[in-house]
Amino acid sequence: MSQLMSAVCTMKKVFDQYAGKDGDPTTLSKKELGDLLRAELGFEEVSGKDIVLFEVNKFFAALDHDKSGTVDCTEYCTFVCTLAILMMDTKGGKGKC
Ligand SMILES: [Ca+2]
Repeated sequence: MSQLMSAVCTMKKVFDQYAGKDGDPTTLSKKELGDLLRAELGFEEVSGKDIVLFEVNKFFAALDHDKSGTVDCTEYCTFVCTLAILMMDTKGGKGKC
């Protein structure tokens, strides 16, 4: 499998891993999103402290574009691709990769 297809599969696997914990396996609840942000994006390490509920609420509100009360796969993919774009825009495209 190519690197890009592997990355796409990983992106989907991560969504499925967290979305399946708390009810509907096709969406992320606020708790599931908080767990994902902590475990997969290392928010504790970036901020030097555990991400607080207020910060999770801000992320959740920003990602839930249709205000459905959950983050669906499209909203999640938009978020992850935005992160990739931000990484390309910083440090001459080197980012953390
Ligand atoms: Ca939504």
